[in-house]
Amino acid sequence: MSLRVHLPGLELKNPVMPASGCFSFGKEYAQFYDLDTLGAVIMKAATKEPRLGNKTPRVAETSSGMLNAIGLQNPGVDKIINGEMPFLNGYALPKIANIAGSSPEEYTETAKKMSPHVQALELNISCPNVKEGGIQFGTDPHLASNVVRQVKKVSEVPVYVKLSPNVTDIREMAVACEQAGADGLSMINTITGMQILKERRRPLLHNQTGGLSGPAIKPVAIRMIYEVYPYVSIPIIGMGGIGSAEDVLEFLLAGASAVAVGTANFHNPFVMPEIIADLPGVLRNYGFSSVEEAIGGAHY
Ligand code: ORO
Repeated sequence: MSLRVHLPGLELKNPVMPASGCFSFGKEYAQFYDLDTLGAVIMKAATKEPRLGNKTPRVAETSSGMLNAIGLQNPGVDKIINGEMPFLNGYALPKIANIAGSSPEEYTETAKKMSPHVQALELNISCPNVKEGGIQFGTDPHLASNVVRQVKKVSEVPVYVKLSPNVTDIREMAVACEQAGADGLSMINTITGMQILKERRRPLLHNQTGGLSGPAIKPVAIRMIYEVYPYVSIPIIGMGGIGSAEDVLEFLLAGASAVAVGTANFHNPFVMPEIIADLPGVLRNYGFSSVEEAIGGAHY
């Protein structure tokens, strides 16, 4: 049973990786298992300058999901390269850097610094939790095309664009990114949501709104990947509520070539090695002899 997947810049021994922001830079999870078990790692978003993120409370549990409004907290691209990456470089697995910014220049400067140290970039144009940057690029096809084009000019490695589900027609965004030169897509980022604290009659999160993730958004992610798949010829890394090998197969059938696991890591730190161990059996049960055979299988 082959779990291998070949994507631009990425030779994956299996299709499972942590979603950006849910794995920090790997140190915490390395206490639980060998990170080289994973197909790849996607790091927490990097920005040009350090960011402290939003005020607390910035995480809340919901039915079948989680709301977050972290606000792109990170130590800045230089500290990530010099302080965080040496640890990850002790592992052979491919590294993907998620990069964010408030302007095309901020994206390009971060991309220029980061790209020599990783196998691919994931361009975050979909963070729902910062006022400037992020989602404004991810909800307007012209702004998205411009930032993708600029980053492609400076990046030494393939660029995957992380799309926002907070749009009317995600196909339009996907096609705009492909035409601007994107090498792949990551979908989906979180869906904007809110929780009200009844005692205080106020939104629970200090930021008021947050990004909803976890099993609650899985059908939305599947629907969007299924919609985009016939419209693009670049690969899709799928994410949104994955918690089992059965979920992974559903994403592959919808059109994802690889997957990222996010929220599930918080309640079960072993979830990714467990999924990787279960995947061959699940593929076999549904009549597949490799991961690649299952990709897009729901479309034929
Ligand atoms: N939260 C998300 O849900 N998605 C992002 O891309 C970034 C954040 C955050 O840092 O708040």
